[in-house]
Amino acid sequence: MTKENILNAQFVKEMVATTSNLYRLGWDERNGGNISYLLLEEEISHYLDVNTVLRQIPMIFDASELVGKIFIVTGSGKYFKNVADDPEANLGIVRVGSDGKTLELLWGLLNDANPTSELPSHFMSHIARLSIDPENRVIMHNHASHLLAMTFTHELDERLFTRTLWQMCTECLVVFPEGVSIIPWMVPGTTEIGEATAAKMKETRLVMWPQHGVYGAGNTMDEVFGLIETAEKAAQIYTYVQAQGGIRQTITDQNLRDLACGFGVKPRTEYLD
Ligand code: 2HA
Ligand code: ZN
Repeated sequence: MTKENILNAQFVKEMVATTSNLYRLGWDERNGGNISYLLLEEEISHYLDVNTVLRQIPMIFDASELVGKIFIVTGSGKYFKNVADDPEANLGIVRVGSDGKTLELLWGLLNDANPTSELPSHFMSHIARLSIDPENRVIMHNHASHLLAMTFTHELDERLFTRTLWQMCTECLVVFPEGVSIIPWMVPGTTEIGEATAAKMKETRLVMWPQHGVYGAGNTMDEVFGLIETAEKAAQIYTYVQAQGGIRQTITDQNLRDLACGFGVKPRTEYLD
């Protein structure tokens, strides 16, 4: 059976559109940022013979819980700026092999390229999110500018950081009622930062990497993009507010409770006064 052109696949178009948007927003300079997107076999089989493995790629950690799962990922060292011009060189479709420590390349990553260097954080975060939400499909990391700046100027306390973001735009509490987590500064690309990120991902879909960037998780590309975009907008407003001389009045805790009630969301209770 002849296969359709994979460049027309919805999931490739979403990867191209998202990496391009993130580049234009200035959150993914050079090779900054990475995305992994869990695909369903029925989505892929129109475009690829899933029995043809192009090459095996070893991993530095055990992803046994994801054996057989297929992801489209951004490539290590690849620039988001360039994805639209050459998706096949900058993206890859990989399946976790039966040993949990090898990836089977099904498409892309031309010229011996590798999947994102942040694969441990991505795969461990997928495992963590899937354990509490079987519909989770996307993990996204980027260097959202105002959020990143806030990790220099704001207390790195999850409750206080979350409260500040909730107070900067009325929508925030509705979009991330569970709040935002923060890990310590750590070396990127390691299993250790993957474990720390994944542990936080069991509680929140947003995890800050201080002086580096943000991780987001969700069921669709739009949802994750929108989640990070909303937090980043709040951080941008915080920046303007500080530059304009600081907070004179804000959204009160009673306002936040009324908002939660009106939109039927449950904010983390200990984060409200
Ligand atoms: O690989 O953003 O955290 C690019 C990065 C690493
Ligand atoms: Zn990064």
